[in-house]
Amino acid sequence: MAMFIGHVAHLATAAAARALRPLRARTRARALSAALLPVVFAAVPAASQSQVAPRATAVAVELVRVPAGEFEMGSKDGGDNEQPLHPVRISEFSLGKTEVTVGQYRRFVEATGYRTDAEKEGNCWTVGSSGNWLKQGGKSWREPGFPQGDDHPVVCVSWNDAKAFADWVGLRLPTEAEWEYAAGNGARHTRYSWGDGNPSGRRGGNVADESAKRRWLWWKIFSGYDDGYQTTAPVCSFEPNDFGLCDMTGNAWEWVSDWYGDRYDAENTRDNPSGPTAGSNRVYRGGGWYHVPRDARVTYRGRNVPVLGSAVIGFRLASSPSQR
Ligand SMILES: [Ca+2]
Repeated sequence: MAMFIGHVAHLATAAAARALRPLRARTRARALSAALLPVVFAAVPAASQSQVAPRATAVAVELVRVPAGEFEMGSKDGGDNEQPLHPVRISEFSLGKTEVTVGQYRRFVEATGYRTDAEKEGNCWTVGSSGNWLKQGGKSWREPGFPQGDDHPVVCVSWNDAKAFADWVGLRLPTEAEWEYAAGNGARHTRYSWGDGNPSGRRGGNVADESAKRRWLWWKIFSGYDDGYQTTAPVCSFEPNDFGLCDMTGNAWEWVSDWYGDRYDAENTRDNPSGPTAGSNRVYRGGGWYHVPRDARVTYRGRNVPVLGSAVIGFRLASSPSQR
């Protein structure tokens, strides 16, 4: 397990952050010479880019090492887009132990002035009082329609917003194949991240459950399971999986880096597939606090346009060995 600490100077705009990527890359290269973690990245704007002394801020991301391995990706009895089952090899990588939290995202916004797609659009998809899903005005990661602590997963963030955060920290989103490998406990390729059976207590996750049904009577749920949360839960409220990763099933859907394709690119790319080279939708995985058994399976493939914000979609970060 490694602790990564991204330390990025205050930037006035997201555009300025993009302009500084080469500098951050050089800093990262120097950091790689250090054999010991934690690694601290420090990016500072050139004098010509800012007349104001940067205000430093920091966000810590705990990364878990996921060893290389091979697994059978997909499902032989899932949806058409989960088939065919096919072998995939994954190189060692690291994945965030938790979904990115509200507190972490706030630091990014405070440091950069970044505005999410939901804030620019003025709305986000969230659950209404009757339990149905609506595009509601004024909702965003700051106010997704229900109370959240700083230790809850940030939601109402689009794929673009997730990518912007990853770039700022100097990490990346996982690929769809990496995500499924990690969520399904590698070669075990379990149905849910907690295992193949029904959830039980903390050996489970935050899904659509009996507590949610008490509020929204018509919801389909994991019948008989009460995880205690009607909407998002603090990250790592449940036991981690074999790799030490929390909430891979449930809490929030997680954007991954791939464009969506109806058929797996991995049919032709056995090693570290990264999906189609272009598309109109991005993929998210893992189910969230709203999701029923079928949709919470590790092989279920959600997708939507990269500007979409939803109160049940967040993300986590990944890194390749060269990024640590
Ligand atoms: Ca729940």
